Amino acid sequence: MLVHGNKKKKLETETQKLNWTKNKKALEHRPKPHSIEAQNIPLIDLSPLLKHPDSLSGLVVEIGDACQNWGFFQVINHGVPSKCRQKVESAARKFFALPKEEKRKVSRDEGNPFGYYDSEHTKNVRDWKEVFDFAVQNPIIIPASHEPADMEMKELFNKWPESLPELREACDEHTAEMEKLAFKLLELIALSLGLPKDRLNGFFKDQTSRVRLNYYPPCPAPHLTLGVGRHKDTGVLTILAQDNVAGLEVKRKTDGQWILVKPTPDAYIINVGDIFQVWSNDKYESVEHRVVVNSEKERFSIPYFLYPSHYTWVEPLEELINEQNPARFKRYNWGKFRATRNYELRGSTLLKLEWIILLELGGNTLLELGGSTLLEQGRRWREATSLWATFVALDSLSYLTMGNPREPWIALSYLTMGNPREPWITLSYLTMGYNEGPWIA
Ligand SMILES: O=C(O)CCC(=O)C(=O)O
Repeated sequence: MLVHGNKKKKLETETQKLNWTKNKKALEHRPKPHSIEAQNIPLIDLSPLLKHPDSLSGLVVEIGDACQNWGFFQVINHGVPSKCRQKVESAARKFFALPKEEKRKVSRDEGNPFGYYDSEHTKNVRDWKEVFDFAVQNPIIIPASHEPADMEMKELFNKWPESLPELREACDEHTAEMEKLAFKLLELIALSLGLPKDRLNGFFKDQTSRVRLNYYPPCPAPHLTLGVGRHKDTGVLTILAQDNVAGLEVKRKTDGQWILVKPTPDAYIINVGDIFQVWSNDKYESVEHRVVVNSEKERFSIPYFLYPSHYTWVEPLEELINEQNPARFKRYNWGKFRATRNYELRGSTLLKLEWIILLELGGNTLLELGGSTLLEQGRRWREATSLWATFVALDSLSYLTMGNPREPWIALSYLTMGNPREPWITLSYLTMGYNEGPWIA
């Protein structure tokens, strides 16, 4: 799997010719040609919400099964007018077709993560795409820093291109529809967990949700890179509008295969994020996904990320834990957690508690942080399977982001453990200084 010495140099020279080295994924993270198309994620008809609002039990079971077995599903008859969707898709196309200088007038900057960006990274590797982000609440008020004692808040404003006023209008209309749909889904998912339907609504009084417009240009070497690298979503749930060009792949829970989500006209794709995984105490796992690109067609997608109020403490819901099923996650503060995130890097922090025990080299523990139940489970697991973490020679060193001056505590994205089924284990965000960080209580 690893490419060394001259071979590596040659590969780099060839790829430089294509002028895309920055986007080059390391070998083990390049899309394999055999992602499966045959089986799609569940397709759920939401029409009972309109037609039979008093007898939703069948729908609730379907949604619960999809959350548990896939973490992903598509919805049709969701009530979002097609016109509204077409309008935002057309405005997004017009925006990304603008000259670079025009798009850069609304670029994201150090202090404000909203706006245009053309060098997004997933797990420290550049993605083959351009994005435009905005917050659902404008302005949005969030903690100024991750420091627990720092009470300062900052106000962030969306940036809209003056030369394309229709973008803002179309986004506002579509976002209002996404919000309605998100709350319908939230209620259905709450019911599927045996909770009152409005149990989760209180977490969104000052929601910090955001929306992204994704543009994936055609790529000269699609087999060597990704539109978005594998990642999980950190929020509550994501609602995605994809156009008619396939690209999204979901990691099937049963066997770890990447499943290409075939576009269904007018459908939205839903996935539960890390917060649902914590709330449900692992019943509904946040599932990895990624985006493949192609050499001929451009692709557009619009994810709406449902996030709670910044002051939310995220923890397993008390109704869902008991002696037999104790809390598997420590609680953390959502606003402080977001404030620690480097917006160029994406991934899940949840796994860190589970896998950090594996950060050992030749029997010497490099990091021994925490002492949580998960840490214990990790240790037992390692003892039982005798798998041993090792850094994989030079290639994997490129994944070490230690020493990144902006986020020196983000480290060690990828390790191998010699597990034959999944030789590459991804550790997205080991926040070394923050594993037992101040925002985890
Ligand atoms: O474009 C897609 O299909 C998915 C995008 C995605 O996963 C993201 O933006 O986080």
